[in-house]
Amino acid sequence: MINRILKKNRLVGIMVVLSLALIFQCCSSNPHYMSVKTNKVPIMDGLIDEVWNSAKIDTLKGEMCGAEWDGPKDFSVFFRCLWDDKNIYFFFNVLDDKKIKNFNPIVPWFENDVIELFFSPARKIKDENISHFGFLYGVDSMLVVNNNRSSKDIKYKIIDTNSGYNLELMIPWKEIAGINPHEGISIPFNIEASDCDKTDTTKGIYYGRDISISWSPKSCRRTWQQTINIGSLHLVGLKEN
Ligand SMILES: [Ca+2]
Ligand SMILES: [Ca+2]
Ligand SMILES: [Ca+2]
Repeated sequence: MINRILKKNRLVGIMVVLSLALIFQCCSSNPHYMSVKTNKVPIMDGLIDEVWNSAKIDTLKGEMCGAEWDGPKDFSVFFRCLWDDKNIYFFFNVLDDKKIKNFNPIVPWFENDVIELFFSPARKIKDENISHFGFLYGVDSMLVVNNNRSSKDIKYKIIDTNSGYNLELMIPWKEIAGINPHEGISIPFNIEASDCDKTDTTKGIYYGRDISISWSPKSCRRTWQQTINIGSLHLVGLKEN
């Protein structure tokens, strides 16, 4: 009898440990970003405004797809994020040794030097409610939103730096489906950036991206249709000075 009770308790103990391990594995692998509210709109010029000092700098390091990475100077992506009642704002600083000014028209837009943002009302294995935005280097006149639809209300600017480029952008909340922004909300969110370093597009050969890096682990090149593993964007209040 005592043996049976001990066995049962041991089994329960193992199950509790396994459950805790699964929960820890699930939630600890998903990154979080605390986005501070701003009472001043940054100027969309690709340069750091003073207001950006209140936003934490984070980097993309979740998962890398592709084998052609030559180190941090080849491709690294740092970002900050702020929000207010009307818009969400991002500032990206990208290290890229070869910027493709005339992006390759024979490959899909996401195979070029590009930053992609993904927002969703809820994480799903097959998600049809993703708001997907793509910002291509060297393509100031074109913006890819939700794969084909562009919006003049989304403002952004890309400028060259010595080591790569900066991208500063604002997206009105009304462009992001199913999100009601307010302090305390947590939005399923991911970023993915791709690096193309090949310039010869004259021979009709398929030159595309060398690598992509996602912010969330287990999500590289998958978030366009699957959000189950993506991270969280927390909207927090104005920072006290
Ligand atoms: Ca600025
Ligand atoms: Ca590069
Ligand atoms: Ca590049």
